Amino acid sequence: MASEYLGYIRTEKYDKEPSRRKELIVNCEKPFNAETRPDLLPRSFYVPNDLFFVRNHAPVPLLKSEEEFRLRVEGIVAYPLLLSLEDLKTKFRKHTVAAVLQCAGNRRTEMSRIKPVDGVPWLHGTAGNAIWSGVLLRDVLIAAGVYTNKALHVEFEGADLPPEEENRRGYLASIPLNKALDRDEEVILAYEMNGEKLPRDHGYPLRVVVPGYVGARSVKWLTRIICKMESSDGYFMTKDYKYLPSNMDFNNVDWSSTPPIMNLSVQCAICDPLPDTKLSPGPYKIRGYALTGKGEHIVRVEVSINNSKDWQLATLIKGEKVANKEIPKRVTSGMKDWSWVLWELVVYMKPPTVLTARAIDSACNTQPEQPLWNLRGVMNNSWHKICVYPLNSAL
Ligand SMILES: Nc1nc2c(c(=O)[nH]1)N[C@H]1C(S)=C(S)[C@@H](COP(=O)(O)O)O[C@H]1N2
Ligand SMILES: [Mo]
Repeated sequence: MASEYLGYIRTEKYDKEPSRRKELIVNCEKPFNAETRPDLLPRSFYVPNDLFFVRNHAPVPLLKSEEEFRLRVEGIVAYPLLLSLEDLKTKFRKHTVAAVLQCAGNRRTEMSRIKPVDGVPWLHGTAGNAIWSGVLLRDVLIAAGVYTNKALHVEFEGADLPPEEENRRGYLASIPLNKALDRDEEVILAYEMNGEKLPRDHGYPLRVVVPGYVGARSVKWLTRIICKMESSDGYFMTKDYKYLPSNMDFNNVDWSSTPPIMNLSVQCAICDPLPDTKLSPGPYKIRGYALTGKGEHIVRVEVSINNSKDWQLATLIKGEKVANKEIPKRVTSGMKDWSWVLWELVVYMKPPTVLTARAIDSACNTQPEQPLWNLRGVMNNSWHKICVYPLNSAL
């Protein structure tokens, strides 16, 4: 059944999905969940839009027409707003930020080797760096006259209706008002991704991008912003995207025991070669990405080619040149960094062997050697280990 909602057509039948590249690794068709082939990630500092991972929880809502789009800003504000796309583009200053998005479930498959976990079996391809342009959420909240003495959270509502939300309005998430109002946090309402209109899979025509937070808070197909006293009670804030204690499974799960995941932690992945690749002995360039949260930046990536015995420093590629060319003058202090880094290291490899990579950020945050198992398999940021085998091996 299809229904209309705030200028969108919602269908339960997945008959209005956008076209997609065959190169994506599809983990689920309905809803569409696909990751970038990890070896494609380090090929460019910004992931091309049509290769960027897609994490949907429902059919992609179809906007009837750009003219009919309205964003509502309400709740504990003096002047509730109803904004068209034109309003957003002409009445507010355009802001651009380079930021990485990562699903909290990135690298879940590795965690399930310890004990089965519940969730989409992602490899390490649900992270991507992009240039996002739109307006600062801060500017919109100020225009709405948010009561900073009363409101503490900003809730976002998407036009899609995941079955988990039952009879609620749409996909819901919230962030603290402080994060939203701090210009250095650069939370934006984005209408462009890498200089193009947002693709439908990534939230056309408008999405939130919350730099430094897990992807689940960057709500797509944004229809409503609500300033509130409490954080959102949406499903993906209260019953998912939580790092549960390792003794909890479905028999004794207590969702209220654990806060919703917000900040990203240090992450690092080997993208090229892919796990279990067969190689002849010789010189190879190992490549990958590393990222972190809180606006810190990656200062070091260490790589081992002999099963974590000896470590070498990889070369970091920060992509600043590209960014400077495309990103207009900053309106922030520029002290924080929301992009990933790419890294590479040339080594002489003699398979079979185990390659390991780990990163350290500017606040000296590191990664654990082993994943800490949790029921939903989220926030796996353990040292990334992959095996490579000789060309003639039977595997
Ligand atoms: N409206 C809406 N927003 C959403 C989601 C969703 O299903 N619906 N998924 C979230 C999750 S879990 C992630 S990881 C990111 C993924 O963004 P992408 O599909 O553009 O890569 O979107 C977030 N925003
Ligand atoms: Mo996610």
